[in-house]
Amino acid sequence: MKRVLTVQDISCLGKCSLTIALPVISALGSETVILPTALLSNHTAFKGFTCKDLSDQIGPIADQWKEEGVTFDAIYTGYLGTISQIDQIRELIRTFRGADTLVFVDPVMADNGKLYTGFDMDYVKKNTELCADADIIVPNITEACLMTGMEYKEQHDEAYIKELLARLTQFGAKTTVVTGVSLREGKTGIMGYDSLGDEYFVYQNKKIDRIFHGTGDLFSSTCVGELMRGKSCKEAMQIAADYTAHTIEVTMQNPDKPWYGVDFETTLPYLMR
Ligand code: PXL
Repeated sequence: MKRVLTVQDISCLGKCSLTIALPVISALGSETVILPTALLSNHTAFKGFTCKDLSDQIGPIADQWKEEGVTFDAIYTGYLGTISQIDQIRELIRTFRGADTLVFVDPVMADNGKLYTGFDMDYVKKNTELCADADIIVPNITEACLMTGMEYKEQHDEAYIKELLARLTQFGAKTTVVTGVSLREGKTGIMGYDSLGDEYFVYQNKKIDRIFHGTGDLFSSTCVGELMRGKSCKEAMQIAADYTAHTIEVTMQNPDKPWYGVDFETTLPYLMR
């Protein structure tokens, strides 16, 4: 069985980060090892939240795993929390990366043209450094713009996304994927660039005009799970985009849907099939 280490916060309430990654990657058949970077009462889109930084746990936990001789087939990072933590996580990647370990970085810090509460441009700079360690990075357009200094455009064309991809590729990841890319009216999806094969790929499906929290985490977790099942990057992204779109659609049909997340619990059986 493949073993995935995922490094992100735990938001106790809110269906995001580890509370999505753990069930989704496990359901896709990989052992999922978690390293919580912070403990929040709920995600930061709520009016208030508590947050306990867990940075001081990263070193001792990593030391203990070293003693055990544990190895990982993938290391997947998402929302982290503090700038100093990012150096610790880069060190963790250096320690546990084997020749075949996939490093998947989702530089979670912003969406819809705005940084999430608590983050600033210093955090953006540090998150950009983390991207250099990755095999695959999956920023959304807002994150990609913040990292590259390009203007955020809700309406965009292929040339704009290609320019974003070109700039992001310079940070050092082998494959760069921008999410939330809408190349035609009523469509949304991803566009990526594989620097090893010098190949672009695009996948678009139906756009639902409503913002849901946690959908980026659902997309990334599904990608990682599918990559561990042996899917190619393109296939994994396609499955993840379809699954995320399907989950949004199903959530929209639920009259009692929570405002803060999607009903992935309803759609997990579909993903497993
Ligand atoms: O889904 C991204 C995410 C993860 N973790 C926390 C967040 C957010 C987005 O707002 O606040 C704590």
